[in-house]
Amino acid sequence: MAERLSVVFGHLHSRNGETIQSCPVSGLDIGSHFQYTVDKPSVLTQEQRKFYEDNGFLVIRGLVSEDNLDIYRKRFGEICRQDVKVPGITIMRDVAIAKSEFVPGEKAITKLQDFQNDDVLFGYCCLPEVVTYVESILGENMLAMHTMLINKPPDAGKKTSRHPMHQDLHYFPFRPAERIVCSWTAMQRVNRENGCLVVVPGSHKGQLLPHEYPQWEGGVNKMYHGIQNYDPSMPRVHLEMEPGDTVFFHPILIHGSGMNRTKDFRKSISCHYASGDCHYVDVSDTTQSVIADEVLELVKKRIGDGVQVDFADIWKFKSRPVKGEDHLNEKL
Ligand SMILES: O=C(O)CCC(=O)C(=O)O
Repeated sequence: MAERLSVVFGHLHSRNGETIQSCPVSGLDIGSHFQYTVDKPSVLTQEQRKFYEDNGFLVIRGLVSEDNLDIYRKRFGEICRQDVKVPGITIMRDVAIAKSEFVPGEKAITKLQDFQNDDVLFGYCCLPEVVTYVESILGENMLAMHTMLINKPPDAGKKTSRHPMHQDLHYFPFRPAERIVCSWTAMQRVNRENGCLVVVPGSHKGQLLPHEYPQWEGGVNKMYHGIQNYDPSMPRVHLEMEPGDTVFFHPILIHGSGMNRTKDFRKSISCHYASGDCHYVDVSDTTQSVIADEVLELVKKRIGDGVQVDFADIWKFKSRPVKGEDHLNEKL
């Protein structure tokens, strides 16, 4: 099985029913009043630390340089044109574009996912200026679990460029939630016009909620699950950002992004990190089993039905250590 998964994920580094419940989200015995960040010398000011604790996100302006953003833009073009082939990468097309006439090159691509085996894009996950913030939230052992370069297309008139309000923990079979964080960097100006991120401040203190595909007339992109019976009256904040600005956010924070009403693609690059001290959980019989089944079905199409593989195995093979020790995968 390991070999087959290696093929799928190009692992090149050592390294429905009723009574469905949410998988427990926390496993921490919290001694200090700070729950979502670690007690150690940190780049965070007291004010920033308190902001993240209270709101579940923190925007750091100008964190990633224009030179680095240029490197990632260029690499995105090379991968889309297939000048470079990256083992394990998933190249996704917007549902509206996929159904329309042939669109060549990067204009057809809405997202690159799992770029952990491309040292150029993976450079983002290892940027010291990013890692130092991640470390203040997770501690010094960290793994990159999920990587994405999102190329939100101009909306084709079907509103499919929206990303429904969701919680990232829905996708993850590891805990505790407090030791997971996403770093999301704007690769250009992002605003309400081109579909910036929208967050519900403080929602990280809630529970993991059941998700499903929203009933959108124009269709929904694959894996874009949204919160069931989402209440749109919850106060939310639009995160307008300049190139290089980076938001760090908690995996229970409710967030999504709007429609891209401009003629240009809206690019961002992101990495979800987990502490090397996290552990895997069994999500069967929880609200997460829907996404686990969907992902497993996709993987089995690629590696064959006869192979015994569970959801956690997939994450193990996608992950790549960034710093410190990996006790997460050694326990599997
Ligand atoms: O970048 C976006 O438009 C939203 C990304 C997002 O929320 C996600 O992939 O979980």
